[in-house]
Amino acid sequence: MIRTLPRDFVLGATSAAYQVEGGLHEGGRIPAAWDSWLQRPSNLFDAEIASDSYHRWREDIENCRQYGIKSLQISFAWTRLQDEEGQANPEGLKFYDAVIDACLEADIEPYVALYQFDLPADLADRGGWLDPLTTERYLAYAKLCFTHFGDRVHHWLTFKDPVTESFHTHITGLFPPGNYFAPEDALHQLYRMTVAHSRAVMLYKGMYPGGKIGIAHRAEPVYPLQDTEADRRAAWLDDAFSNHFLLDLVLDGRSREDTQQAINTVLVPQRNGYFMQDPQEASFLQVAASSLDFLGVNYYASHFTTAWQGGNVIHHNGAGEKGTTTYALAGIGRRVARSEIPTTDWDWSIFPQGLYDMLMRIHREYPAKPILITENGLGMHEELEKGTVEDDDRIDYLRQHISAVLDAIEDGVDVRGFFIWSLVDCMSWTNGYEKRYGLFYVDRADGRRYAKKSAHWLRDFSKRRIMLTLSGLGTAFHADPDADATMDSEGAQQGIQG
Ligand code: BGP
Repeated sequence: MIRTLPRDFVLGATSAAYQVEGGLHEGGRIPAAWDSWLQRPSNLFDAEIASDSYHRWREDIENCRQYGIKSLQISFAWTRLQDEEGQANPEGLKFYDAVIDACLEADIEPYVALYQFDLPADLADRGGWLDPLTTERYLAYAKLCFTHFGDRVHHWLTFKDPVTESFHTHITGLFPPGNYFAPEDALHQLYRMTVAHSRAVMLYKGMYPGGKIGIAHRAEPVYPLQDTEADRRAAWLDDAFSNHFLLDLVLDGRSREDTQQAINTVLVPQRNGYFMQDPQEASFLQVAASSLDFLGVNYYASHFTTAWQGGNVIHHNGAGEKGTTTYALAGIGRRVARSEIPTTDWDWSIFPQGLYDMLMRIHREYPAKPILITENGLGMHEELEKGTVEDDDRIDYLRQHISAVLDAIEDGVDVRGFFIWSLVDCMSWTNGYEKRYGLFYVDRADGRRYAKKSAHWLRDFSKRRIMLTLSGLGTAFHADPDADATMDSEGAQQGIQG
């Protein structure tokens, strides 16, 4: 089937400051919580050099120009732009000035995320997003960025993927400071981040009414594994935590009753139950929801949840050893792989249908907003051979996911663009450097970049704007009453790993 990209549909690539820059001790940068977290003796990688983009950013922009990438989404490192007293760092401003100006000179539209997980260490030490000072400093930082770069950057993201950050900070223990199984703290952090988001949106719209601002959510569907009441309930709870809580607040400006009920079901038996929403914050959320310009959707995988009576059991597959993941939360459910759905070596399902379903669901359930796919891509073990990587699997993956987006557009969803994660191979927060996502291979020994086959495919695609795809991605997925989990409950009893 031949598919054509709609006119003005944005096709771009993305990365995040901490995952690519390196240069942690340069340019007057202050420490981030991740710096010392990655130096734990049990950890096998760090971000000291990463993809060396702090030094090689010119090359990256030149690659974008040469390979037809006309929109580049990056994040700014808060730690480069503001010190512990909240003062602007001129060296940091100069660095990002040069990056933004070079994008514009190369006719590349910059999309900038203010924040993607790299919290300043001093704020993290005080309790991170649970401490009100973090929000105040974040707003001062947002104001600095809007004031300084707002004449040249016209698309902003307040946050990338706050659900992942909150859950890994307080539930799985995978992000600093590594707290475990405190869903109430995870939701509290998420709530604080959505309030900070709402205030940043209001601030920006007050300064640049014509500019565009959004937030990116990792919007991945949660399906009941089997079509039984117990599995539907588990999926309902999982989905409330993973999707509804955030989507309600940022798109509707309030938490819906059904979501509250699901959250309370989990939290009340645990500790203090769901915190109350402050009336002033509620009004910020409402105003921001109505003036939000777009929703960013990050999509990698879908989840299949089954009822679970046991305790919390998490085994993170950080090494890419297929079939070793366990994710079961007491009082919520257990996520399992479906044997007929392919997975990556890191156990992420490859299921483009989930992206279509999620887009349709957002379209049906929430007030209409333009959507940008802010991240999608395939992480693989890869080796350089004869100066390139034949990453046909990535090309297939991208084709199928773009095709799912085009199906959703045909069915009425207002999707305006698609950003490939990632521009260059980079540090994966909990997996290190073996999980490669880039359109450009980065040789870790010397930092050199090599275009993969997918970069050539993208150049051709962005020029012609048509592609050949498989059809049939537009049918809704239904839980299969006979579905078999790949991992049995014994598998889910494996030890906990931090
Ligand atoms: C998103 C993050 C990105 C990126 C991506 C891939 O949630 O926003 O920063 O890391 O996930 O995830 P991973 O690196 O764990 O494979």
